[in-house]
Amino acid sequence: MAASAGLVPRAEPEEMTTETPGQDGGVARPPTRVKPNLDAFGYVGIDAVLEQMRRKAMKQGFEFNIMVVGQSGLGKSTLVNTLFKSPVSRKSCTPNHEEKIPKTVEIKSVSHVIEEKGVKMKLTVIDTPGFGDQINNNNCWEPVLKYINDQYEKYLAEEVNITRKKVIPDSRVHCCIYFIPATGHSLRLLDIEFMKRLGKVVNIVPVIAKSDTLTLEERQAFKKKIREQLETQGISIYPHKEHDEDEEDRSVNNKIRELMPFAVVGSDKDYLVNGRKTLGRKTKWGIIEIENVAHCEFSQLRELLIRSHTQDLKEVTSCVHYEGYRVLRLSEGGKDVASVNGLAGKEQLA
Ligand SMILES: Nc1nc2c(ncn2[C@@H]2O[C@H](COP(=O)(O)OP(=O)(O)OP(=O)(O)O)[C@@H](O)[C@H]2O)c(=O)[nH]1
Ligand SMILES: [Mg+2]
Repeated sequence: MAASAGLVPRAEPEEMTTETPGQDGGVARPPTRVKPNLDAFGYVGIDAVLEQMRRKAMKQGFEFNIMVVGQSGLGKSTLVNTLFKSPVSRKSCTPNHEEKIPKTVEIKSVSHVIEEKGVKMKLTVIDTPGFGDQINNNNCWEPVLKYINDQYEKYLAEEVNITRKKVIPDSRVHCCIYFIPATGHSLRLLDIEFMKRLGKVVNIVPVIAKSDTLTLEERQAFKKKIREQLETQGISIYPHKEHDEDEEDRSVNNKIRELMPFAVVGSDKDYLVNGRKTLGRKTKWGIIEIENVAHCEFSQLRELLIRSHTQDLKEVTSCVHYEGYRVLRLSEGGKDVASVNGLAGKEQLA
């Protein structure tokens, strides 16, 4: 345990002095108070606990798991690469290679340890196969929900173990990025049903995929329409209004909620723009710069995930979603909760 020696000035108890009766038989005077050191009393030093927590957290490191979900071909695997290639991972960009990202056929996770100013973060992105290829898309959310619930089950099994580990490995999905196709119209029934179920078990951050296919006006109108639909359909997306802790939280999160869903563009290729290597998509009309806020909202998405809301996403996962699973699982005894949590109501979807 890290000791905080020297950090906490200790408050000395008030000293009392008594004068012993003199040899001359004089009368003992009442004890006089020594003036206490007010500085020491005013400052106990409990703020040092922050330093202790910081040091502990730095030693332990952070685990953060993001999942990408959405219809096939919307650029999920590309965005995973974008995230790892952008400065978040400090992974050196390899020269442009022409090989194409293959279609994802199974749930696969990619991890990368990022270290910055002595803080280590193990960032894992879980890539999922796209759905919606089938004529019948009934219950296409099942494999995704099963994966999420399986991670809760794993964590719970470790937690209730008699000889449990000091730090339980955390493979729980802290954030699920849901890809909405840039149709410019409205959410499809499939997206609504999928997000309704996901929202009950995980933090969802919706994004408009391939938003380079929309004009700026179309983008704004589409975003507004989606926000309205999410509200009327009662779909709970992150950051949740009911979990804003104070006025400051509310004002920060309101700004994020007004921006949602982020209109993103993905790419794993670099181009030279004004002499600077930049992640971008080259089109006949110019280069779309992925990290330029005037071009798309990838940077805002990355900021939310990796910079401003990482700890909150982890806390909501643990205190709300995992807690919900844990209560259900422990109150249901031996029942197979992992395959039912969030799966109530099977709809007919074409
Ligand atoms: N215009 C445009 N094309 C994109 C974007 N992101 C990816 N693509 C292209 O879309 C195609 C499919 O991308 P993937 O990343 O494989 O899509 P996916 O969602 O992983 O697909 P599945 O693995 O089948 O689920 C590729 O040709 C990408 O180059 C984007 O932001 N804009
Ligand atoms: Mg893929």
